[in-house]
Amino acid sequence: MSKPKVLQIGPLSERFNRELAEQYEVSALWQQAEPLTFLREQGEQFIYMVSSARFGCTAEQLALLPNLRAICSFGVGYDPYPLELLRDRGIVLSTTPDVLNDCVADLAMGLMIDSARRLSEADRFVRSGAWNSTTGFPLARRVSGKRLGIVGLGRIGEAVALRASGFSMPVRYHNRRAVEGSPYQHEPDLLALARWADFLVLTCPGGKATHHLINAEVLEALGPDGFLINVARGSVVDEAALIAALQQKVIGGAGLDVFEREPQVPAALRELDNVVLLPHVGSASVETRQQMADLVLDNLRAFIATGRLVTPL
Ligand code: 8YV
Repeated sequence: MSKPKVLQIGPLSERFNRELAEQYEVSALWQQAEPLTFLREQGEQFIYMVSSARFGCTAEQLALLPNLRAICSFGVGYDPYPLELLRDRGIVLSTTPDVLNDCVADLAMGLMIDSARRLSEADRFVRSGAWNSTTGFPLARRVSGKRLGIVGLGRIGEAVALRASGFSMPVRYHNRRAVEGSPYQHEPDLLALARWADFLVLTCPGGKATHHLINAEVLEALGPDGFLINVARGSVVDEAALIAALQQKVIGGAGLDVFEREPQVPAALRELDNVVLLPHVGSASVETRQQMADLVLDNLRAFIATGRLVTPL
Protein backbone atom coordinates (compact mmCIF):
# COMPACT_ATOMS: atom_id res chain seq x y z
CA MET A 1 0.00 0.00 0.00
CA SER A 2 1.33 3.44 -0.85
CA LYS A 3 2.09 5.82 1.98
CA PRO A 4 -0.19 8.83 2.49
CA LYS A 5 1.24 12.08 1.13
CA VAL A 6 2.16 14.81 3.61
CA LEU A 7 3.31 18.35 2.92
CA GLN A 8 5.87 19.57 5.45
CA ILE A 9 6.35 23.33 5.55
CA GLY A 10 9.63 23.69 7.48
CA PRO A 11 12.28 21.42 8.99
CA LEU A 12 11.86 19.92 12.45
CA SER A 13 14.33 17.73 14.33
CA GLU A 14 16.24 15.14 12.34
CA ARG A 15 14.59 12.38 14.32
CA PHE A 16 11.12 13.77 13.63
CA ASN A 17 11.86 14.23 9.93
CA ARG A 18 13.06 10.63 9.77
CA GLU A 19 10.05 9.21 11.64
CA LEU A 20 7.67 11.19 9.44
CA ALA A 21 9.41 10.00 6.28
CA GLU A 22 9.20 6.36 7.45
CA GLN A 23 5.43 6.52 7.64
CA TYR A 24 4.50 9.03 4.93
CA GLU A 25 5.50 10.22 1.52
CA VAL A 26 6.80 13.60 2.61
CA SER A 27 7.22 16.64 0.37
CA ALA A 28 9.55 19.10 2.09
CA LEU A 29 8.38 22.53 0.97
CA TRP A 30 11.45 24.36 2.28
CA GLN A 31 13.67 22.20 0.06
CA GLN A 32 11.88 23.26 -3.11
CA ALA A 33 13.76 25.82 -5.20
CA GLU A 34 10.46 27.61 -5.93
CA PRO A 35 8.01 26.65 -3.15
CA LEU A 36 5.02 28.49 -4.63
CA THR A 37 5.63 27.06 -8.12
CA PHE A 38 5.83 23.61 -6.53
CA LEU A 39 2.48 24.19 -4.79
CA ARG A 40 0.93 25.59 -7.99
CA GLU A 41 1.93 22.42 -9.84
CA GLN A 42 1.43 19.80 -7.10
CA GLY A 43 -0.65 21.44 -4.34
CA GLU A 44 -3.84 19.59 -5.30
CA GLN A 45 -2.51 16.25 -4.08
CA PHE A 46 -2.09 17.26 -0.43
CA ILE A 47 -4.76 16.58 2.18
CA TYR A 48 -2.43 16.69 5.19
CA MET A 49 0.16 19.23 6.27
CA VAL A 50 2.78 19.23 9.01
CA SER A 51 4.12 22.55 10.24
CA SER A 52 5.07 24.26 13.49
CA ALA A 53 4.45 27.20 15.78
CA ARG A 54 7.47 28.75 14.10
CA PHE A 55 6.66 28.25 10.41
CA GLY A 56 2.85 28.15 10.44
CA CYS A 57 1.48 28.65 6.92
CA THR A 58 0.33 31.55 4.76
CA ALA A 59 -2.95 32.38 3.00
CA GLU A 60 -0.98 32.30 -0.26
CA GLN A 61 0.12 28.70 0.38
CA LEU A 62 -3.39 27.67 1.43
CA ALA A 63 -4.85 29.06 -1.80
CA LEU A 64 -2.69 26.55 -3.68
CA LEU A 65 -3.81 23.62 -1.50
CA PRO A 66 -7.47 23.19 -2.48
CA ASN A 67 -7.83 19.74 -0.93
CA LEU A 68 -6.11 20.36 2.37
CA ARG A 69 -8.12 19.09 5.35
CA ALA A 70 -5.78 18.96 8.34
CA ILE A 71 -2.67 20.69 9.67
CA CYS A 72 -0.68 19.02 12.45
CA SER A 73 1.49 21.63 14.08
CA PHE A 74 4.54 21.18 16.31
CA GLY A 75 4.24 23.57 19.24
CA VAL A 76 1.42 25.09 21.21
CA GLY A 77 1.39 28.55 19.57
CA TYR A 78 -1.01 29.14 16.69
CA ASP A 79 -0.25 32.79 15.89
CA PRO A 80 1.43 32.11 12.52
CA TYR A 81 -1.73 30.48 11.09
CA PRO A 82 -4.53 32.37 9.32
CA LEU A 83 -7.19 30.97 11.66
CA GLU A 84 -10.24 32.62 10.07
CA LEU A 85 -9.27 31.26 6.70
CA LEU A 86 -8.80 27.77 8.16
CA ARG A 87 -12.23 28.00 9.77
CA ASP A 88 -13.88 29.15 6.52
CA ARG A 89 -12.25 26.34 4.60
CA GLY A 90 -13.06 23.72 7.28
CA ILE A 91 -9.37 22.86 7.68
CA VAL A 92 -8.65 21.53 11.17
CA LEU A 93 -5.48 22.35 13.12
CA SER A 94 -3.84 20.42 15.93
CA THR A 95 -1.18 21.80 18.27
CA THR A 96 0.87 20.10 21.01
CA PRO A 97 -0.60 21.41 24.28
CA ASP A 98 0.23 20.27 27.82
CA VAL A 99 3.36 18.23 27.07
CA LEU A 100 5.46 21.42 27.15
CA ASN A 101 3.86 23.14 30.18
CA ASP A 102 6.47 21.95 32.68
CA CYS A 103 9.46 22.78 30.52
CA VAL A 104 8.27 26.30 29.67
CA ALA A 105 7.30 26.95 33.31
CA ASP A 106 10.72 25.69 34.47
CA LEU A 107 12.31 28.15 32.08
CA ALA A 108 10.16 31.02 33.35
CA MET A 109 11.36 30.27 36.89
CA GLY A 110 14.92 30.05 35.60
CA LEU A 111 14.61 33.46 33.95
CA MET A 112 13.14 34.96 37.13
CA ILE A 113 16.02 33.68 39.21
CA ASP A 114 18.62 34.50 36.58
CA SER A 115 17.46 38.08 36.02
CA ALA A 116 16.85 38.94 39.70
CA ARG A 117 19.90 37.17 41.14
CA ARG A 118 21.99 38.24 38.11
CA LEU A 119 23.28 34.72 37.45
CA SER A 120 24.31 35.20 33.83
CA GLU A 121 25.94 38.50 34.68
CA ALA A 122 27.77 36.91 37.64
CA ASP A 123 28.94 34.10 35.36
CA ARG A 124 30.36 36.70 32.95
CA PHE A 125 32.01 38.41 35.92
CA VAL A 126 33.82 35.21 36.99
CA ARG A 127 34.83 34.27 33.45
CA SER A 128 36.26 37.72 32.81
CA GLY A 129 38.63 37.31 35.75
CA ALA A 130 37.13 40.36 37.48
CA TRP A 131 36.55 38.48 40.76
CA ASN A 132 39.39 39.12 43.15
CA SER A 133 39.98 39.68 46.87
CA THR A 134 38.88 43.31 46.73
CA THR A 135 36.19 43.19 44.05
CA GLY A 136 33.03 41.27 44.87
CA PHE A 137 29.92 41.02 42.71
CA PRO A 138 27.22 43.64 43.45
CA LEU A 139 24.15 42.58 45.43
CA ALA A 140 21.20 41.24 43.48
CA ARG A 141 17.46 41.03 44.21
CA ARG A 142 15.67 38.30 46.13
CA VAL A 143 13.08 36.04 44.46
CA SER A 144 11.44 34.12 47.34
CA GLY A 145 8.40 35.84 48.81
CA LYS A 146 8.13 38.39 45.99
CA ARG A 147 4.86 39.11 44.19
CA LEU A 148 4.22 37.30 40.94
CA GLY A 149 1.87 38.74 38.32
CA ILE A 150 0.99 36.35 35.50
CA VAL A 151 -0.29 37.74 32.21
CA GLY A 152 -2.31 34.94 30.62
CA LEU A 153 -3.22 32.29 33.17
CA GLY A 154 -3.57 29.26 30.92
CA ARG A 155 -1.95 25.87 31.23
CA ILE A 156 1.60 27.24 31.22
CA GLY A 157 0.72 30.13 33.55
CA GLU A 158 -0.81 27.63 36.01
CA ALA A 159 2.41 25.62 35.94
CA VAL A 160 4.41 28.78 36.73
CA ALA A 161 2.05 29.64 39.61
CA LEU A 162 2.42 26.13 41.03
CA ARG A 163 6.21 26.46 41.06
CA ALA A 164 5.98 29.94 42.58
CA SER A 165 4.15 28.51 45.62
CA GLY A 166 7.41 26.72 46.47
CA PHE A 167 9.03 30.16 46.55
CA SER A 168 6.27 31.52 48.84
CA MET A 169 5.24 34.00 46.17
CA PRO A 170 1.75 35.51 46.25
CA VAL A 171 0.20 35.20 42.77
CA ARG A 172 -2.28 37.36 40.87
CA TYR A 173 -3.09 37.22 37.19
CA HIS A 174 -4.48 39.26 34.34
CA ASN A 175 -6.76 37.60 31.78
CA ARG A 176 -9.63 39.20 29.89
CA ARG A 177 -11.98 37.10 32.00
CA ALA A 178 -11.44 35.52 35.42
CA VAL A 179 -10.59 31.82 35.31
CA GLU A 180 -13.41 29.95 37.01
CA GLY A 181 -12.33 28.08 40.12
CA SER A 182 -8.81 29.54 40.08
CA PRO A 183 -7.26 29.99 43.55
CA TYR A 184 -5.40 33.08 42.31
CA GLN A 185 -6.72 36.63 42.41
CA HIS A 186 -7.88 37.96 39.04
CA GLU A 187 -6.75 41.49 38.22
CA PRO A 188 -8.79 42.91 35.33
CA ASP A 189 -6.54 45.97 35.09
CA LEU A 190 -3.11 45.14 33.65
CA LEU A 191 -1.59 48.39 34.93
CA ALA A 192 -2.76 47.59 38.46
CA LEU A 193 -1.19 44.12 38.18
CA ALA A 194 2.09 45.63 36.97
CA ARG A 195 2.06 48.13 39.84
CA TRP A 196 1.47 45.31 42.36
CA ALA A 197 3.92 42.76 40.93
CA ASP A 198 7.65 42.34 41.50
CA PHE A 199 7.78 39.87 38.60
CA LEU A 200 5.49 40.17 35.60
CA VAL A 201 5.56 36.86 33.72
CA LEU A 202 4.03 36.63 30.24
CA THR A 203 2.42 33.29 29.36
CA CYS A 204 -0.36 34.51 27.06
CA PRO A 205 -0.83 33.58 23.38
CA GLY A 206 0.63 35.81 20.66
CA GLY A 207 -1.40 37.32 17.82
CA LYS A 208 -3.44 40.47 17.30
CA ALA A 209 -5.26 40.40 20.64
CA THR A 210 -2.04 40.64 22.67
CA HIS A 211 0.13 42.68 20.28
CA HIS A 212 2.23 45.18 22.30
CA LEU A 213 0.13 44.55 25.40
CA ILE A 214 3.27 45.35 27.38
CA ASN A 215 4.04 48.96 26.47
CA ALA A 216 5.91 51.87 28.07
CA GLU A 217 3.04 52.56 30.47
CA VAL A 218 2.96 48.98 31.78
CA LEU A 219 6.75 48.97 32.18
CA GLU A 220 6.60 52.21 34.11
CA ALA A 221 3.96 50.67 36.37
CA LEU A 222 6.21 47.64 36.96
CA GLY A 223 8.84 50.07 38.21
CA PRO A 224 12.57 50.12 38.99
CA ASP A 225 12.46 47.06 41.28
CA GLY A 226 10.29 45.00 38.91
CA PHE A 227 11.29 42.32 36.41
CA LEU A 228 9.63 41.38 33.13
CA ILE A 229 9.82 37.73 32.06
CA ASN A 230 8.66 36.78 28.57
CA VAL A 231 8.24 33.11 27.64
CA ALA A 232 5.19 33.84 25.45
CA ARG A 233 5.73 35.67 22.16
CA GLY A 234 7.95 38.61 21.24
CA SER A 235 4.95 40.38 19.73
CA VAL A 236 3.37 40.78 23.20
CA VAL A 237 6.04 43.33 24.17
CA ASP A 238 6.79 46.65 22.51
CA GLU A 239 10.49 45.86 22.16
CA ALA A 240 11.56 49.47 21.55
CA ALA A 241 9.76 50.55 24.73
CA LEU A 242 11.39 47.68 26.63
CA ILE A 243 14.86 48.64 25.43
CA ALA A 244 14.28 52.24 26.57
CA ALA A 245 12.93 51.03 29.94
CA LEU A 246 15.99 48.82 30.50
CA GLN A 247 18.43 51.53 29.40
CA GLN A 248 16.86 54.11 31.67
CA LYS A 249 16.35 51.63 34.57
CA VAL A 250 12.60 52.26 34.47
CA ILE A 251 12.38 48.55 35.32
CA GLY A 252 14.88 46.47 37.27
CA GLY A 253 15.54 43.93 34.56
CA ALA A 254 14.11 41.38 32.16
CA GLY A 255 14.42 37.76 31.13
CA LEU A 256 13.48 37.12 27.51
CA ASP A 257 13.12 33.85 25.64
CA VAL A 258 11.25 35.42 22.71
CA PHE A 259 11.68 38.48 20.49
CA GLU A 260 9.73 40.52 17.99
CA ARG A 261 11.78 39.50 14.94
CA GLU A 262 13.42 36.16 15.79
CA PRO A 263 16.19 35.24 15.34
CA GLN A 264 17.15 38.92 15.31
CA VAL A 265 17.87 40.32 18.75
CA PRO A 266 18.47 44.08 18.69
CA ALA A 267 22.08 45.11 19.40
CA ALA A 268 20.75 47.57 22.00
CA LEU A 269 19.44 44.61 24.02
CA ARG A 270 22.63 42.61 23.62
CA GLU A 271 24.63 45.50 25.07
CA LEU A 272 22.66 45.63 28.30
CA ASP A 273 23.61 43.76 31.47
CA ASN A 274 20.17 43.96 33.11
CA VAL A 275 18.54 41.59 30.64
CA VAL A 276 18.93 37.82 30.18
CA LEU A 277 18.58 36.73 26.54
CA LEU A 278 17.68 33.20 25.42
CA PRO A 279 17.21 31.86 21.86
CA HIS A 280 13.53 30.72 22.19
CA VAL A 281 14.25 27.52 24.11
CA GLY A 282 11.13 27.29 26.30
CA SER A 283 10.22 23.77 25.18
CA ALA A 284 13.71 22.79 24.06
CA SER A 285 14.55 19.75 26.18
CA VAL A 286 15.14 16.33 24.64
CA GLU A 287 12.22 14.86 26.61
CA THR A 288 9.67 17.55 25.82
CA ARG A 289 10.58 17.89 22.15
CA GLN A 290 10.16 14.11 21.78
CA GLN A 291 6.71 14.27 23.40
CA MET A 292 5.78 17.13 21.08
CA ALA A 293 6.99 15.17 18.05
CA ASP A 294 5.03 12.09 19.17
CA LEU A 295 1.90 14.18 19.57
CA VAL A 296 2.22 15.60 16.04
CA LEU A 297 2.52 12.04 14.69
CA ASP A 298 -0.39 10.84 16.86
CA ASN A 299 -2.58 13.64 15.49
CA LEU A 300 -1.67 12.85 11.91
CA ARG A 301 -2.24 9.13 12.37
CA ALA A 302 -5.58 9.68 14.12
CA PHE A 303 -6.85 12.12 11.51
CA ILE A 304 -5.99 9.82 8.62
CA ALA A 305 -7.57 6.82 10.37
CA THR A 306 -10.68 8.46 11.89
CA GLY A 307 -11.02 12.00 10.53
CA ARG A 308 -10.45 13.34 14.06
CA LEU A 309 -7.47 15.01 15.66
CA VAL A 310 -6.27 14.07 19.15
CA THR A 311 -5.52 17.64 20.24
CA PRO A 312 -7.47 19.98 17.95
CA LEU A 313 -7.11 23.69 18.60
C1 8YV B 1 8.78 25.99 19.92
C2 8YV B 1 6.80 27.34 20.82
O1 8YV B 1 9.90 26.80 19.92
O2 8YV B 1 5.19 25.72 21.29
C3 8YV B 1 5.42 26.85 20.90
O3 8YV B 1 4.50 27.61 20.58
O4 8YV B 1 7.03 28.48 20.61
C4 8YV B 1 7.94 26.42 21.08
O5 8YV B 1 7.57 25.31 21.79
C5 8YV B 1 8.26 25.96 18.56
O6 8YV B 1 7.09 25.26 18.45
C6 8YV B 1 9.28 25.31 17.64
O7 8YV B 1 8.82 25.15 16.39
